[in-house]
Amino acid sequence: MNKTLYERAKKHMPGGVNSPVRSCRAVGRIPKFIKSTKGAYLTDVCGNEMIDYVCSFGPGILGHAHPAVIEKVKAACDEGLTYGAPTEREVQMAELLAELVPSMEVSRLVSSGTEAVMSAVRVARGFTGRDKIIKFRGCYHGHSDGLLVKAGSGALTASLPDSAGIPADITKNTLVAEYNNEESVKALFEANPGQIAAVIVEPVAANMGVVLPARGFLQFLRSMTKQYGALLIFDEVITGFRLSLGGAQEYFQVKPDLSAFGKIIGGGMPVGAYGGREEIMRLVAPDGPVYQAGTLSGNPVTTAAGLATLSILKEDTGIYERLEKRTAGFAGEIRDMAKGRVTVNQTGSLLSIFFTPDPVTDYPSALRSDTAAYADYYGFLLDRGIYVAPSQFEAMFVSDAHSGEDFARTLEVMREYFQAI
Ligand code: HOZ
Repeated sequence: MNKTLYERAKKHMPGGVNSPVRSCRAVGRIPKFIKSTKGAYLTDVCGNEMIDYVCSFGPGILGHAHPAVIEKVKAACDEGLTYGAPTEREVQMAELLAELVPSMEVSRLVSSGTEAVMSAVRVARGFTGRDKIIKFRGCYHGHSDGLLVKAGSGALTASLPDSAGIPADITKNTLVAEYNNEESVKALFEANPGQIAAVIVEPVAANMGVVLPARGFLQFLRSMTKQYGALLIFDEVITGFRLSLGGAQEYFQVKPDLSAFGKIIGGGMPVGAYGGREEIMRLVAPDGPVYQAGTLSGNPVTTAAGLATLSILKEDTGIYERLEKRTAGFAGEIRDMAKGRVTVNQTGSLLSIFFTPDPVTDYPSALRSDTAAYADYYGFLLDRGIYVAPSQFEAMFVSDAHSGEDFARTLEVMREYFQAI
């Protein structure tokens, strides 16, 4: 059944999928077609149940199909799917974002993380009157033209960190620095005086595998951008509401000018949001001259799912501590059993197992991971009902639905793997 679906899918869809990473090409497999999900589990079309550490690449912090979220979504569906007119839930979402993430004084909802980041960059350019931006090698900020430069995630997996089809005229304004390397940032500012609109960064890089910011690196970006009159944009599409209720900016105590969110704030529905300091965000149409729009922006079903999810995260005051503790314990067990053969990076409920004994602190060191070994490990786990990201360069996500038994079973399979190699 799975194979037949895949053959059908390939006929009319590139790679048989709607997003490249899930094609599983990087690990030499074919995708598992999923029939249903619940809590920490996925069930494929053949009826195989798997413990899921992909969590839809991030949104599933509560686990799949959380009853309270599903209930709100069903109720919202009964009221209609899209109106093209404002709703109370959009106001509640903007208020909640401003309350939980104080830098998000004014925000705009869109339909994907790609849109959110792309729009934040446009606002930064509109505000500063400058064209150039600095991004970091291996960071992924969605698939808009100007940001698919030395990009992580699927672009890296497919060995296409610079996509075809993007005019050089556009990417000439995207300058690339090295993550965790202050000198590379300084050099770009010094070489382009008065021209840098913004520095955009994933505060925890999670699209070249999980790579933590070096101590002081985010603070350094904050002070450099201030010094040169540029804006600091945090791409919190993955870290937002994942590391803490206030995102990475709360976790690391660094306040950006603009931020982009996605994934968790949609509670499993397509979403994005960008926002920041009021004086900057007032430039967005219709208040100001920076244009951005969307038919499905602020969709009533999405906001129902998002509000339900954020409310649970807000009310459950122990959730982030619990997730961090469990994930740190899990990461520690993996380190112990692998006996120096892998490097495990972890923060909050995000982790990555790199198949290299050396520390992974940036893009070059992430690339030192043995991707063939990762593919082998992926297949071993999958065949035993453990579903991890089909790429070395995607994060592993832990949800609140993962139980002690789930971790124990996963560790048992991993132990078997590390004993066998
Ligand atoms: N860029 C996404 C992960 N970082 C891809 C998600 C998907 O393929 O579903």
